[in-house]
Amino acid sequence: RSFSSSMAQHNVSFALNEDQLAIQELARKFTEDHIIPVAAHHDRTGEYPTELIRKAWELGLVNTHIPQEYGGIGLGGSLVSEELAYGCSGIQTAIEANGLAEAPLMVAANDFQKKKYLGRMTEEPLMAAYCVTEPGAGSDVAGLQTKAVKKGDKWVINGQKMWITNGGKANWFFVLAKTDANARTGSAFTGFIVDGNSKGIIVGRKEQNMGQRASDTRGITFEDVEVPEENVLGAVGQGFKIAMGAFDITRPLVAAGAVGLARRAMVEATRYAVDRKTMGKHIIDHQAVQFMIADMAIGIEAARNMVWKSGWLKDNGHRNTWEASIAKALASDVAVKSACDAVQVFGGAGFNTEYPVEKLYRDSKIFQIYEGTSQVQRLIIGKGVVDRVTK
Ligand code: CS8
Ligand code: FAD
Repeated sequence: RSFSSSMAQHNVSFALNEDQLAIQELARKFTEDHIIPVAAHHDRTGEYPTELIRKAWELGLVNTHIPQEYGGIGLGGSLVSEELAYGCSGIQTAIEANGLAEAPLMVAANDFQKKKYLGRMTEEPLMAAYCVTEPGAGSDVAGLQTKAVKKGDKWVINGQKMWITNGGKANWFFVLAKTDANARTGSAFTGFIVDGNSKGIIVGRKEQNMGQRASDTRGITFEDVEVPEENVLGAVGQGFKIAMGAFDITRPLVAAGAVGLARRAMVEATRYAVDRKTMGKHIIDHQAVQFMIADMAIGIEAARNMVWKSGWLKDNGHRNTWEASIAKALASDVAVKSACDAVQVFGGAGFNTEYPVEKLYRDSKIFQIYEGTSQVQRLIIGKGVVDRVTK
């Protein structure tokens, strides 16, 4: 068999088109002008960045993955996430959590639900939240206890959710609840869209977290909350798969946020290292220091490529669960290591709140926990390897 000459080269394209370059540039400039100047304030105070999110929304940097037919731009998710997280991953998480709440609708909503709930996100700067985790079940989604029971033409939801991003700010919630105690996992749960002003929703206090402190994380209790039949997502019993399908969309985006944080750590460490002198030279010229920075670059470039590949697969209609988990696990580890090493490069100053890297270190840790811990990603990756090798 003969191959065309182009096949002999590494002819895979990573070129961004004009629209992608434009939105990346817009997000970069917004981050530079608006996020970086206030990131330390929101970290210190834990104040929710309402005004900043409104500005980002006006520019089209929120809800980026809503398709054009429902008022969004349907463009640039991972590019925007990386840029926003470069400025502050707490603020990026608050913005991206909208995308997570919207993802089950992208997977399974009908046209009416999309128009009603995605449409309103593009008409006003509203927030939404994704309620899966509970006090007793995080990694083990199949173990969650919240129940929904059909009464007449309504569903009644009872249960407690925990660690819900945007919990105190949400106009509506995606809620996963058990609807059949006897069914297998894949058909035991149903996904609901629940209006934020429904009677019986009790919003807990804002949790005081180690990092990403601008983001609003709360417990949410559902006490006899009535939901109309028209707010069932997909079909009754399909909720687990819808919730998992949502992660196929959002894990690459969370990974993109981790890449943004790691890139910031690399930039801050490099700027410091070319300025700081010890033993007669700039510390960048001590190879031990330069190698820490080189490792950051290796991790960032590799992780970004996995973000783009896993996102590309999804955009082109391929199943990407395995690649999304690789992207999420790799980028999270790169973010934590890069932020940790950035503190090291700064020496004593790295441990101090006057310098930016201690915040990066605190912020980075959650990437190994939320949207599936690094261990859960490895469960998915390991199972995928076995399937690929043995089937
Ligand atoms: O329980 C799964 C899991 O993923 N756990 C981790 C949970 C998690 O990631 N939580 C994150 C909560 S959200 C959050 O943290 C937000 S952070 C703030 C916002 C940040 C934004 C910047 C598991 C451990 C991977 C698997 O659980 P199991 O119980 O072992 O289920 P399985 O047997 O694998 O699957 C059961 C059925 O579901 C089907 N399935 C599984 N995955 C998928 C996907 N798409 C479609 N269907 C799926 N991805 C599977 O095929 C099974 O179906 P069968 O018909 O039974 O064969
Ligand atoms: P557990 O599941 O109890 O895990 C504890 C430890 O055991 C972890 O290290 C885990 O990796 C390990 N472990 C568990 N099972 C296994 C296994 N089978 N094999 C190997 N190791 C295992 N959830 C939402 O639904 N919506 C949100 O918006 C949201 N936002 C969040 C924001 C923040 C700031 C935080 C902290 C959490 C958020 N979460 C959200 C919840 C998050 O997804 C869970 O905390 C996470 O999935 C882990 O669940 P867990 O805390 O119950 O830990």
